[in-house]
Amino acid sequence: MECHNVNLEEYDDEQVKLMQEMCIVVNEKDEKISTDTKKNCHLMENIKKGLLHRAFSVFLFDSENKLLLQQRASEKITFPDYWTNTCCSHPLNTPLELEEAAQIGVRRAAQRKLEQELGIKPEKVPLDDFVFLTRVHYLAPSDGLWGEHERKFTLNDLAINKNEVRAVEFLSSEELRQKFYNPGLKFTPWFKLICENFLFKWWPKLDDLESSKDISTIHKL
Ligand code: DMA
Ligand code: MN
Repeated sequence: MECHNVNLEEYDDEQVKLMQEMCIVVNEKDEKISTDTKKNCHLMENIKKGLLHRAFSVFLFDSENKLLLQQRASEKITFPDYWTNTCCSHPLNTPLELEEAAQIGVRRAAQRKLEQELGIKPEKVPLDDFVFLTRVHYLAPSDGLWGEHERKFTLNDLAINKNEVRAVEFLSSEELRQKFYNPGLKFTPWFKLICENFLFKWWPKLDDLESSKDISTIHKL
């Protein structure tokens, strides 16, 4: 994302098409101000001028509280082959995904992308089961971020879309800490930021996330 230019010709056709999706452009308070393509929202020249869009990050855990990580596909235009949390994307500029009450729009987007990237059936991830934890604003390479948690998944629930995801892994917090030390691996900047600031604090309290919820604050990282 940092360095990709306007010319998308050399990228994967399927991923290039997805660059036409319409994202929700927001202000610093996460209020909608307009809409723009995923492509324009991710161009550094626009981000530097302050173009900010709404995005989300999902963290799914299995019954042993291991986090489902994904390695992004080599075809991804942004952060190919990087390791990251279960699923990330953007709610789109549609009536259903714009709905803000109880963060229903972003929950719907999460459900849509969990199926598209990992083959997780929507009935396995009911909208009410997502625990909405907090909001994060970070500048470049991608912006406005919403964090969510879900749990009790196994490899059997997955059908990986190879155009989105190269590999998956379930890791305990200790195993993830070890993985970060591996110099041969790359991690997305938002995943590293969320781990450092939130995830390792949330993890021991997965059975009672109420006290970890912080819906109104927008944390600037
Ligand atoms: C972008 O995720 C979202 C965040 C929180 C950085 P992504 O690049 O995986 O989006 P998509 O799957 O729509 O390409
Ligand atoms: Mn994604």
